[in-house]
Amino acid sequence: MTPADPTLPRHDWTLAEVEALLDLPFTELVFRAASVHRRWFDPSEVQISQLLSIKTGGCPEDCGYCSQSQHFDTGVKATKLMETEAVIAEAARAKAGGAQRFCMGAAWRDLKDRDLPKVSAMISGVKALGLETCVTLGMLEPHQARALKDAGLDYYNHNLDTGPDYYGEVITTRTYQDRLDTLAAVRAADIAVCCGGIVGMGETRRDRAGLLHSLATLPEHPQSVPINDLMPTKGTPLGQSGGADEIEFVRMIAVARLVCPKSVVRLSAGRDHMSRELQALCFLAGANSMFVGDKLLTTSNPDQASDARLMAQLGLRPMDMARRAEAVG
Ligand code: SAM
Ligand code: DTB
Ligand code: SF4
Repeated sequence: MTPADPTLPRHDWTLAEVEALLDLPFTELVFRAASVHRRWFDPSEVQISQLLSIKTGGCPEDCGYCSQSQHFDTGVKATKLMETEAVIAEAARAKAGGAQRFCMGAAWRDLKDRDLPKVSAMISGVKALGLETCVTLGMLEPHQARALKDAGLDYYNHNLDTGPDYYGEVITTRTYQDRLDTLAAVRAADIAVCCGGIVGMGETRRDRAGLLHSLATLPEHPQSVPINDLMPTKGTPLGQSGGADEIEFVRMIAVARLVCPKSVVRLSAGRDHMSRELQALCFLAGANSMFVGDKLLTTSNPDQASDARLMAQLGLRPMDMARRAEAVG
């Protein structure tokens, strides 16, 4: 029997297999990930997204990393949902700065039907600018996912955040299964899924394997997999955490590439405190997306000039979205 092609997507990963990948000698791991990366993507292309917090703070959830939870005193002021015109103006600025996708985030536990018309208008307006659209609004019901799709939504971001065994140490106000249910509603509405997690929350390598295993065994791999390095925020339970070990972070990117070979893997939060060399290692290990703009939702991100320099130094180009759309059908 010929051995199976290791570059093809699989959904039958075992936890032990994912752990074994994370345990590989670093040079072997990065080589394998870079090889798989080339099978499905041009490794000099990076998909560029930009975030906007359309409703900040005052969130009833207790996610232990988050500056926007009302459970913690972080100094982040709660705001109302932004006006549609202001959001579209920000999206136009993002497009002019080179963003290909505009991601709107709200500090909600779940989307309320009363907010659907306004959020839908934002999505349609951003889409009309020629940008890909993404929102992250907390838990969704199937009818809401369908309405967002009708408004022109391309991606919904909803993270599993960590492995199932560590999850309860970080969040108590909603379950892992709640999150899986929202992901199912998004898939059923034929919206692309953006789902990943955070490294550096005090979890073990086995917990990180648990997250990657959960992602890799979903009925469809998320089209986009954001890997965030914790942005420690004063006042949150994880405010004193040192964040992720740098080499461990690269391992996480590399294994995400290996177990979800056709997904775009985003080097997400945390670039502001990463060296250029660490970011270069992440791109070498299979990351092919990042957030631009000097702010994520509430925390900082590298400015446009330093990102332009980074891309030029590494010879990276914005992803050719038209060619990509053709390739994925
Ligand atoms: N409220 C919605 C929700 O949680 O589903 C959407 C916004 S929430 C801020 C989106 C994701 O951002 C979280 O799931 C988490 O993975 C990431 N995130 C939030 N705060 C972070 C931090 N301090 N460091 C790294 N990632 C963070
Ligand atoms: C994701 O995985 N990372 C983004 C996006 N999805 C919504 C958010 C990062 C937030 C970092 C903390 C902040 O700026 O508040
Ligand atoms: Fe709320 Fe999202 Fe922050 Fe959790 S991560 S507290 S759900 S804004």
